[in-house]
Amino acid sequence: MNILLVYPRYPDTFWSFRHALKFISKKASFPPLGLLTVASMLPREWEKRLIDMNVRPLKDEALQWADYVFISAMAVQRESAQEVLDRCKKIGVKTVAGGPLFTAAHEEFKDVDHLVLNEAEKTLPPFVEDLQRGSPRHCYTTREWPDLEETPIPLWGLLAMKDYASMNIQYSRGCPFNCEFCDIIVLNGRVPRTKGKGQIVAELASLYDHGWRGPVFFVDDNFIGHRKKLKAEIMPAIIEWIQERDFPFSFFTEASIDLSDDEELMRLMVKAGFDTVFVGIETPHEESLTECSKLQNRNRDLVASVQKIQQYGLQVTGGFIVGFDSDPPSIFERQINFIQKSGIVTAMVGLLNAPRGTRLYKRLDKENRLVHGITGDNTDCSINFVPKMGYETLVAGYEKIVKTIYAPSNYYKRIRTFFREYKPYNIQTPPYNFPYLMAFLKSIWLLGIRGRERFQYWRLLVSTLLRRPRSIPLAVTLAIYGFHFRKVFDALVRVPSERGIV
Ligand code: B12
Ligand code: SF4
Repeated sequence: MNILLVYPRYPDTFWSFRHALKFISKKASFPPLGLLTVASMLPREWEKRLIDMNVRPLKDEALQWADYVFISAMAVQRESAQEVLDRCKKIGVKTVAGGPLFTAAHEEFKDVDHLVLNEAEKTLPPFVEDLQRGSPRHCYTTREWPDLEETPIPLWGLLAMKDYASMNIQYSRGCPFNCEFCDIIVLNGRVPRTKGKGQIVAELASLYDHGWRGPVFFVDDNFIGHRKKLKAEIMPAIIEWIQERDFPFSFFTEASIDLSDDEELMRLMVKAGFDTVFVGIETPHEESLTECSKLQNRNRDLVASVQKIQQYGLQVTGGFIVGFDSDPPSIFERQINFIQKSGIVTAMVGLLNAPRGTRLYKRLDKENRLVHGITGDNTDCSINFVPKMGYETLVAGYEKIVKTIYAPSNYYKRIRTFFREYKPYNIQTPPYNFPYLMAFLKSIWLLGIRGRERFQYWRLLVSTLLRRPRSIPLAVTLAIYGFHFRKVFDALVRVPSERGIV
């Protein structure tokens, strides 16, 4: 049996890092971990190939080779996923679809031959059995949350690792919190399920043995959802493994703000090689936090919490949302001030959207405020419900935020604010290798000579060189990210009404 695994293209969004990738000559940021995991669950004797369309084009010959095309996608890849489905139909090859896009909205994909939804640990084995018997059904779903100890090591051999900026690994699924807009808890549940320390070490070893050296993203919904096990078993095991190999990887992940209350955990994380954490800050407005039940962010000085994490040696990247019913007209200014003050350099500001299945979706449905399906990209000025403050006001305010915070003067000011707090734990010798030097030279040309940020760029380089020379690679990386963010927002915010609800 020939299986072709296809990961559709995602558009040029904040998270694609497309404009930054060209500096390091990489084609995509992250590999499709879901598909690689699914590949590992298929019978060993089946032939498997992977095409990540973010890395290389999908040719008709590849489709013709396959008996089945397996497609995985997030909502943001909908258009490309539909194109792949149409091509498969034309060529006459059967399709199997799974992953968040199809799990959340399978009734919108009539042309898929087999929908294998939810987590594949539960739904793939019955599909494979039926297929081997010659009578596969159209749709496989489950209400059960699988034990992650059932999850196999992803089939890294299918991937050309050199095309990617980072590799992925997953320790847990699910999050104990209950934010109103969040579909993670719909997809993965509220009881964090975790892998064992043997599994994590085996996964790290597998990445290492396949030749990977560099950043590794722990793609957990909330890495600190199950802290006891993390601190007692997982972190010590990672620390031992990584120290023995002299830090071949650096790690980053996603966690809730209460990480800042746990000094022991922050110490363990930096000791293990974590250097960045994405935190859902959402909003500095207390009533909006209450509205969306983001209780862990309430009643605390959020700037102080962010700074504490930075002081422990973790760069904080953050998610912010505007469009809550409780947002006052001053929210845009307050978001700008908060982001500037916190030194969160990579600040993903999005419009509130209501993914299907969430508590927010149900409430807005009752209030008759839903408009249409979501695009899956919360930074493209689209919104799938009627906002209280009015769409035009909201988008104008949103534009103001992203234009202000990504204007070179403010962006570079944030880098300086961040460096004032940041105390890296185990800063490695800068990677004076060929790709790094090329990225540095490209940044000099594109940002330091041609870019409108050239004054800020040189100011940052000189001040970093004088005050913290070992942070030069980080300073250059942040400068390159700034270039990407500006490109994305310059391109998107000019056409709000075409993509929005009006
Ligand atoms: C890593 C990640 C990213 C990465 C990289 C994506 C990549 N190449 O992997 C980055 C940072 C780029 C990213 C970006 C975004 N992401 Co994202 N991301 C994730 C995250 C945290 C982990 C994905 C992962 O690897 N999981 C581990 C694997 C093992 O799980 P999995 O992919 O779900 O696969 C399992 C099943 O779904 C199933 N399965 C998956 N595919 C298939 C295929 C077949 C054929 C079968 C049978 C089964 C199957 O089997 C697997 C094993 O159980 C998830 C959250 C999550 N917990 O999954 C969000 C998530 C996928 N992202 C999401 C979103 C919304 C986004 C953004 C739009 C965020 C934003 N607000 O801007 C952007 C858009 C991307 C873009 N470029 O424009 C949503 C998707 C919701 C949806 N309904 O589509 C999720 C679920 C998180 C959330 N709720 O917010 N993301
Ligand atoms: S903390 Fe994050 S992952 Fe957890 S429910 Fe809230 S938004 Fe979702």
